[in-house]
Amino acid sequence: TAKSKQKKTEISEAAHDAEDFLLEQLPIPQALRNHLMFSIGKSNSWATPRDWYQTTAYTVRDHLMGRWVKTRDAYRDANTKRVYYLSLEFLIGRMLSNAALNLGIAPELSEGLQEIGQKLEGLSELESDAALGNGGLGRLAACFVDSMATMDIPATGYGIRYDYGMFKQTIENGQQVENPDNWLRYQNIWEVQRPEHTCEVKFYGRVVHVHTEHGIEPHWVDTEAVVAMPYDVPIPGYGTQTVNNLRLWSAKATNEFDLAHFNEGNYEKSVEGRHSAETISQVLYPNDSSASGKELRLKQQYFFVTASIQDILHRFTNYNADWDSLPEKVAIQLNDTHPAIAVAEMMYQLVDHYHLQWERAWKLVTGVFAYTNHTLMPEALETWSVDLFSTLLPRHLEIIYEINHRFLQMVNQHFPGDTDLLSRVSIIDETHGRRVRMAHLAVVGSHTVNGVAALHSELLKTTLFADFNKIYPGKLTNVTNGITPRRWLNQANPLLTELLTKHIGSGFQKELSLIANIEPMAENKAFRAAFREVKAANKQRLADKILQKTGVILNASALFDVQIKRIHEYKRQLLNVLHVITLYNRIRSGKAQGQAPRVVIFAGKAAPGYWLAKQIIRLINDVASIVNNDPAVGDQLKVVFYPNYEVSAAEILFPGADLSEQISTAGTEASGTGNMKMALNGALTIGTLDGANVEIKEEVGDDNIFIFGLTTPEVAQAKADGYNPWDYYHGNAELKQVIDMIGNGFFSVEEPGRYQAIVDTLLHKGDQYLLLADYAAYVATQEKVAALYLDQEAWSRKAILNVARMAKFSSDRTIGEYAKNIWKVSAFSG
Ligand code: B1N
Repeated sequence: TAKSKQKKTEISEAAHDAEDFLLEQLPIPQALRNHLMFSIGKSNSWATPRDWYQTTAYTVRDHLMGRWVKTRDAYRDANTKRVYYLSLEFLIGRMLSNAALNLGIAPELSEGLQEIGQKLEGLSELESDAALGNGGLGRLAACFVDSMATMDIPATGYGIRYDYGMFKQTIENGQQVENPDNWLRYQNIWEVQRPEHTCEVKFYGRVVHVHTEHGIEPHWVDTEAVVAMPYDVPIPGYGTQTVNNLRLWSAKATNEFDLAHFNEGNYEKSVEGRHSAETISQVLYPNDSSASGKELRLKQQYFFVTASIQDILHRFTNYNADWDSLPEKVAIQLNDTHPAIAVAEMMYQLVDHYHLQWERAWKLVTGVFAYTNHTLMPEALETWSVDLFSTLLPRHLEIIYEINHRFLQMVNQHFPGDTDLLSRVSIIDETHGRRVRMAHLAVVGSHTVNGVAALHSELLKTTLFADFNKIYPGKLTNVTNGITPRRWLNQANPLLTELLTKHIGSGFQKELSLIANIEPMAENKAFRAAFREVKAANKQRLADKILQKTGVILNASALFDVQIKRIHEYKRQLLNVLHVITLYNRIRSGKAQGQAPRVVIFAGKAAPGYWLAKQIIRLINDVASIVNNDPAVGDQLKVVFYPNYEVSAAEILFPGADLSEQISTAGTEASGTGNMKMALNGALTIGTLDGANVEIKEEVGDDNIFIFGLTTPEVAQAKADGYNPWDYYHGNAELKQVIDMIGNGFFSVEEPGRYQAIVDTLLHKGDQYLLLADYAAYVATQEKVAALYLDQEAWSRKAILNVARMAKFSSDRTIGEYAKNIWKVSAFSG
């Protein structure tokens, strides 16, 4: 069309080469001096370390800009198919070192800084983590954008620019305290505001039916409006010129002031509305694996979804004339149900705004969307009351009713008379008041639905989505999660990276399958010694950090036993604590002779409203203070709670681990990704057959992993048979002693009843996660771990094999599968 041709010419006229720009050609020391002067406005003598961090960030940013602009223009010129990854969370962490690494300028940058008397490591630590996520789901989105850029996939991430990210955790008197994460206090060098791409977002109001040239049309009127302001963040690929875009929306009031109030001299009143509009993007909900159910959360979801869908459809209509080509140009991935309202929103835009026929629009919608499920936990499944929906998004509720009506008609045709089936799969749940089931909307509106590990995807087919699997055979599939080796190997573990590179070259960073080449070195004695030296250095680095954060002095030659993840009953940090207390009792009674000294390290945040999870943190700290100060224990056992687990802390913790604790009740952890980060950094896993542990076992081999506990069918069977934790309590003297100590206040002398609730969940409330059933097997397996650790040669052999066999768990492999099987996009070669 004329419009798109004209656009294209404008683009080629504007086309330019990054080489045309001088900034990135400057020698780094000169670029740094320039930025200190022209961007910071300081001379050397006044510059603070933060000024130097910012100066360095500006310098690295110069190297991103040209590639970023070129990437965007090239995608536009080629009118290529794009992937849009919609996620309420992107847990990016720090950008400086990652950008320098991916751009390939890290060595020059270090040298350049050294030349002017600065050090990259020290400066990097002055950057706030971008903590725009809770845990695994948000970090997965961050690994995915890294992989998509690295693999030259034309992709954009869409999310929210929260003013406050994940809270900062401090430990006071053993207890978690939440502090605000004011990460934007200092200027964020990595974002560019794009006011020309603002979108309007509407809420509330009502639907009226109006006669127009198109017939009778629903109009959404009397709405309240908010503006969505985009901030773009560059996402550089590794070993490529591609720099993709992450677009994060921030809420702004439509009018700076309410002029009526302003003119009356009521200044405070005049800015009130602005405040309420801008709360939408103020703070990340700190719940992992549970739905908040709050109106503000639904507002956040709709806010970023409508802005993103408007943006996507604008881009499409600018360069394409035929709506029917939408699925050839656009693939949208829904990261869990958090953005599932997008299905209704795209129908709203296509039908109400662009006047497409319903059937035609629906075909496009289901050709575009795919949905990833990340959990089976019932408390995480989002539903919204119909009342709330009809107040906040009345037109969208109508659209959902229409989608549901047509869907149920189709089901009824295929399974006539099965009214139970209809009520089970309906998008509207009529059994707990009337509620909108977001997972059902996502499944019905998507062409493909995936779980995040083989076991999890199987369970989706047989449990949560069994009915849908019958209705839509073939729609459900698996894509096992992965992690980016750039951040989780190269950046987090430069020493191991160097050792590997010396023997097999550096190709594994872009093509992790090459890491298999290190496997023969497991049999090389000198290599094993070098590998142990790397681990020892990483453990010392971690021990230094722990001393600085907690005051606990560690012996770095002890076995570092590490469980780091959100605190949740199903992840069973408590089972780990039961083992710690068992060890403590054995040491005190002289039954632990000849065992390797052990340091048990925990880290993780509890959702602020999850009282029992907070009690578990407190118990860990109470146990730590007894164990660590008992002279009878000495160096044999230490317990550490590492405060404020975040991406930058993880980069130190993973490389320092010997033993990886992945001990969730079988069938509860969808995948896990920390399990992959640990093994890639040379830790051995002790774990259940849950989530991706199953596939890690397949890759590393049964001899190189410690598996214990009930399997998923055994858990189901135990529950069906009326599982009774008391049987285990009375049947195991050590277990009984441990639970009694917790219950009697051995670790909380000042308040003996402090942990009654924990004992209650284990004994009086049915032990939902079967800790007692798995306790004996866990303790016995830990004994095998301890014995193997005494044989350092055998231990390092297995650890090396773990590293060598991690190829499958690169997020590049994961993204390759999404691209080929779900998005139908290929690498851009423009
Ligand atoms: O997603 C990760 C998986 O590796 C983990 O096993 C899984 O627990 C995690 C509601 C969630 N599932 N669901 C959430 C997060 C925030 C929220 O508000 C649920 N997180 C996971 C990546 O697949």
